[in-house]
Amino acid sequence: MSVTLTPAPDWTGRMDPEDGPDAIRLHQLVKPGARRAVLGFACDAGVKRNKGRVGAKEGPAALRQALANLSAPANALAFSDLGDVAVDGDALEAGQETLANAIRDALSEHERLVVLGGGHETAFASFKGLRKAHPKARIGILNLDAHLDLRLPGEAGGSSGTPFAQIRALDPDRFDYLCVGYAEEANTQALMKRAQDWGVGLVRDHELIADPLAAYPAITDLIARNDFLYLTIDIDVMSHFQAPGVSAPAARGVPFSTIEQIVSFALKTSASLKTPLALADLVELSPVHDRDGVTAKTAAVLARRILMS
Ligand SMILES: [Mn+2]
Repeated sequence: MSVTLTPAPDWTGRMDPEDGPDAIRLHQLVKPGARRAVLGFACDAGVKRNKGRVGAKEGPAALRQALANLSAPANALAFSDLGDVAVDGDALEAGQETLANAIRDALSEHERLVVLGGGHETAFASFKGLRKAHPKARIGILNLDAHLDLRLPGEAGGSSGTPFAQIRALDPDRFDYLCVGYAEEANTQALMKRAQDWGVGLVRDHELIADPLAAYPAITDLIARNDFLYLTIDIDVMSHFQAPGVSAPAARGVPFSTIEQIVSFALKTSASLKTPLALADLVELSPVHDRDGVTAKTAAVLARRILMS
C-alpha cells in the first residue's frame, strides 16, 4: 500500500514521582477520547516535488518525542493520539485524500485537532478535512510562513509549494488567506502579484521584527469575519538558528517569541470572538537536518500551546 494508517505509538518519557502528583509531563496526558488530539502526516512527497531537501516524513515522530517531556501547565488538558497517515514514495494525492478524511472524522470526535506534518502539502489536506467537516462554514486561513506557497501545480501535480493555490481553486469566492511572516526574497514577484490579485492578506517578516504586534489587526479581522480559524505554522517562518531542521531554512526569519505571541493572540482572539480554532498544523520539520533537536523542540512548544489552551 502506498498510503498506510499507522497506529499511535506508546508515549513514554521522564517521570518525577518524588515531586508529587503535579509533576506531570505531556506524555502522561495522552489518552483516547480526549477533547484535543494530534494526528501525524508522515510524508516526503510534497517537499520532494517542490525540489526541497527531504526529511519531513520523520517530522511526526520527532514532534511527538519533543512534546513528550514538556511539562504540563496548570489545568492541563488530556489529548488523544490518532496515529499517522504515512505516504510512501510519490503517492501524494492519495495521502492527502486519506488525511483529509481522517481529519473530517477526527473533528466529529475532538474539538481541536493538531496535525503534525509533513511538508506544507499537509495544508491542502488539512483545509479539505475542515471543509468536509463544515461544508458551509466560512474558514479563515492564518499561515505563519516565510513563503506564500501560492505556486500553481505543475505537471507533477501539487507540492509543498502549492497548497494555498490548490485551496483557492476549490472555491475561489470563499478564499480567505492571511500570510504572516513572509520574506520578500523567498517569494517571486509572480507570487506577490498573485497574492494581490487573490486578495491575500500579507504581513512581512520585517514588519514583525520592527513591531511584534504588527499582525494583530489583520488577525483580528480574519477571525472576526469567519466561522472557523485554521492555523497553519510553517516552522521555516523562524530564523535559521531557531529552526535549522526544516526543508528551507530562513536567512532572516521572525523571532520565536514573536511567533509564540502571535499564536497566543490567535488562540485568545478566536475564543473571545467565538470563531473556533478547530484545526492547526505544524509543518516542514525535517529532523535529519535538525541540530540538538532544537527545531523539534521549537515546534513542540508551539504545539503544546495550541493543545493546552
Ligand atoms: Mn510553507
